[in-house]
Amino acid sequence: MTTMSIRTCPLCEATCGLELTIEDGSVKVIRGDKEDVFSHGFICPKGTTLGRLHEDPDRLRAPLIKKNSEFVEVSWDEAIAAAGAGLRAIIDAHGASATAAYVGNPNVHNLAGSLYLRPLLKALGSPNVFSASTVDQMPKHVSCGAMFGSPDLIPVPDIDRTDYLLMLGADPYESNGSLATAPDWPGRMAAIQERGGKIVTVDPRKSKTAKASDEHLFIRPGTDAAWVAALITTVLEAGDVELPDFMIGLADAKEALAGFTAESVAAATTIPAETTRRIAVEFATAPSAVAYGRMGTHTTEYGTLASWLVDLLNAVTGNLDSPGGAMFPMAAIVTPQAAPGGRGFQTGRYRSRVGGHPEVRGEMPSAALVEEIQTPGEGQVRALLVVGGNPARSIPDSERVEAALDQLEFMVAVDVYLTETARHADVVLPPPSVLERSHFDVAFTSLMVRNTANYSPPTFEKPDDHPAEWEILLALTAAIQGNDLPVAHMDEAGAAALLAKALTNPASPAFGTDQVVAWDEVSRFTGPQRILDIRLRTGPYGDGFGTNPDGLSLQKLIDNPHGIDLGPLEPRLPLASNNPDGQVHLAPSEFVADLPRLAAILDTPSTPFVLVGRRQLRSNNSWMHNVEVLVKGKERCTLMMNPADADVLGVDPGGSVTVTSEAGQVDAPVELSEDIMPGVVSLPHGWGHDDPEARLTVAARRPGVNSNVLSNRTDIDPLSGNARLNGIPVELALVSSHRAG
Ligand SMILES: Nc1nc2c(c(=O)[nH]1)N[C@H]1C(S)=C(S)[C@@H](COP(=O)(O)OP(=O)(O)OC[C@H]3O[C@@H](n4cnc5c(=O)[nH]c(N)nc54)[C@H](O)[C@@H]3O)O[C@H]1N2
Ligand SMILES: Nc1nc2c(c(=O)[nH]1)N[C@H]1C(S)=C(S)[C@@H](COP(=O)(O)OP(=O)(O)OC[C@H]3O[C@@H](n4cnc5c(=O)[nH]c(N)nc54)[C@H](O)[C@@H]3O)O[C@H]1N2
Ligand code: SF4
Ligand SMILES: [Mo]
Repeated sequence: MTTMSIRTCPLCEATCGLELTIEDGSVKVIRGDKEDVFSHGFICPKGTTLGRLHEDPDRLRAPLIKKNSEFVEVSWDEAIAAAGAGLRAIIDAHGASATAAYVGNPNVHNLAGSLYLRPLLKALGSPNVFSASTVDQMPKHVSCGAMFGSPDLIPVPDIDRTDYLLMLGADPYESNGSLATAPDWPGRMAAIQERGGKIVTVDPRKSKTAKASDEHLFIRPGTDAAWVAALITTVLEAGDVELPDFMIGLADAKEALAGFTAESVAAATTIPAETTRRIAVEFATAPSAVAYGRMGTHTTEYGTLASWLVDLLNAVTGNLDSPGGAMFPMAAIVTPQAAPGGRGFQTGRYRSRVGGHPEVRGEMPSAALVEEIQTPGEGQVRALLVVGGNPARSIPDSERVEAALDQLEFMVAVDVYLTETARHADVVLPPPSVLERSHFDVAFTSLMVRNTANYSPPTFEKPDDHPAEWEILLALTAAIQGNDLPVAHMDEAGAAALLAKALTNPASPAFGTDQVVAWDEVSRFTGPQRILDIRLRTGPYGDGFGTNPDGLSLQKLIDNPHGIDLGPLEPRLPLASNNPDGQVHLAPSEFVADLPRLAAILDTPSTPFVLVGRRQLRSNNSWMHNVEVLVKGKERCTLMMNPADADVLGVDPGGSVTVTSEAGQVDAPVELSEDIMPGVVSLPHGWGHDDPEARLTVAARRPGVNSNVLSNRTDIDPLSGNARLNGIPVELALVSSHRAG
């Protein structure tokens, strides 16, 4: 029998609609869903592999417990009880701060991680929460927190309407975009050009994205903040800027940035002053323009400054919160706001034990996980819970990360595979497959370049005896708390509290609805579905349980499997400001105070070689290398190097070099390319599948090397705790000039 299943791809931020053809219970083919209101049929090679992930024999189907150094399959009851008891024992003996959690990237791509992690982390009660955010976008949260009062109020480039796109450190041709959810970046970029607009990409590597742009500028890694500061200074020099009254601090910003001029940053960035001045003029005079910075700008020691300055450039050119500029999406599930102003954003409410790092959004820098495990004393971390994460490959200084994992007294991993990280665990709890769950992009609806809502029911029913991931997380919550509450009760209590609160929000269409009536309606669903229904119906487009009959509800999304288009982005300031004064802060004092650190790089001679990363279309962080169709073909985990540098080293194409950093050393095969600037080498991350104790049969055949052996856990952006993953000083030495054999 042949059936169709329409669902949103959960693998990356692009949220493409997919059409799966199912024959006799297995996935025959996956195509882009042409009727999807947002992606219109776009798909990438990864999206076609959901069936392979589902069928992968290495995917764990049952929980594992390590007994006498061997993993054995056990029942769910036994596994959850053992996981809870192990964590509880450490808490009882040493306090909650002797535990830690790492929550990885896939959590933002699934409903369980998005909606049920909070109670679990609360039950754990540890200040030692680490996540992928501090090897990624934490600088953006911090800069937006200070400017707009909320770390989640992130402006995205309005690429469908802009006349000028200035892209720094982003490669959406490979990554499909990040902090800017837009299926089909290539098509949307081409549309900018077709309507007469211009795209400028700034990257130490002439990436595919750069090649598709109108202009590409090489930049010395780590110097974007200084360059954008110079653009701002150039714009401000040219004349008076008029901003709305609610944007405050322009004079302070101008004064603080005065030392960053097109001339003063030229040597450090390698961008000639006349180019900087020309770009500043083009940007300021385009009918609309938007600067957009991503991984390459955020994962440096100046990530927060770069993130702030990108939005400041948008603001001073009149492009913040304006069509074609940087705009704030209005997600279907956000809490509507009645008036500007709120609690604002703070960091440093407490500090980490060893490094004294300030807390940021309740998290510590992932780069500091190792020191918390390895440094003896009161509060030393002895137990770790990892949910959907592979810190043994994804965070800095991997060799020490692995040594630290080995040192733990107890570890639990919630993962679909026995990865390089999960293999260190005492208990592994695997959720059902990607096709056995429902989906809604809780995080990415707040980052979409066009407001959209899309819900996917499960394609396949999960096996009856396999709990859903949200049930696993809630059961673990109960087990840590040592209570014997059924998961259904805990879920009900959480949903009821959410509903009660939502109904008291005067800005919600559901304001004042009788709670009993509303509860009855939403309780047609359970689990994440019920939470979604509450958030949709009480949200900005909600049906308000009848006050807005055409509005959104979960049922309405179920009835519209290709999604619902909620229109182009609209200006949201000052209403959306969550700063206590309801204003937008252009020159937060902590950022101004950090500028001397940035100014110092202007006169520092650069090191001979620096390492950057790169993403590849057929790869997904550390975990999709077990899909044969994605890894076959030529070796992709290569050290990309400019031929001029290779000449000096004496390495030919196919040769290999030893790359040494302060943290460690790897040997990597070399790929020569004029596309990378001299003095810079690039290695993709997430590889290094040579761990015999992991269970990744396909990946192990093409292991590649782990680039995070080279990133240093002490190199972090002090404002956000984000790790430096780009611009790492390295030394190179020849291993073999030619390919062996
Ligand atoms: N050097 C360097 N390092 C980097 C980066 C870089 O550019 N350069 N990028 C960084 C970035 S941006 C990120 S986001 C991180 C990502 O790094 P991590 O946070 O470690 O996330 P992933 O590698 O995407 O996946 C982690 C694990 O989640 C599991 N998983 C997949 N689906 C599910 C699921 O549905 N449920 C559960 N429970 N588990 C699942 C996978 O099997 C995998 O083991 O890496 C960072 N590390
Ligand atoms: N295929 C694929 N897609 C993915 C992922 C994946 O692993 N594979 N991961 C997903 C995740 S978790 C994320 S966070 C996103 C990230 O998505 P993007 O932000 O688009 O990330 P990258 O593709 O790593 O692009 C970063 C670019 O920055 C450049 N760069 C490095 N250092 C500097 C610098 O100092 N300055 C400037 N201007 N540029 C620099 C690099 O050469 C690279 O081209 O991608 C997501 N999508
Ligand atoms: S671009 Fe991202 S969301 Fe779209 S099909 Fe590929 S992996 Fe899935
Ligand atoms: Mo990421």
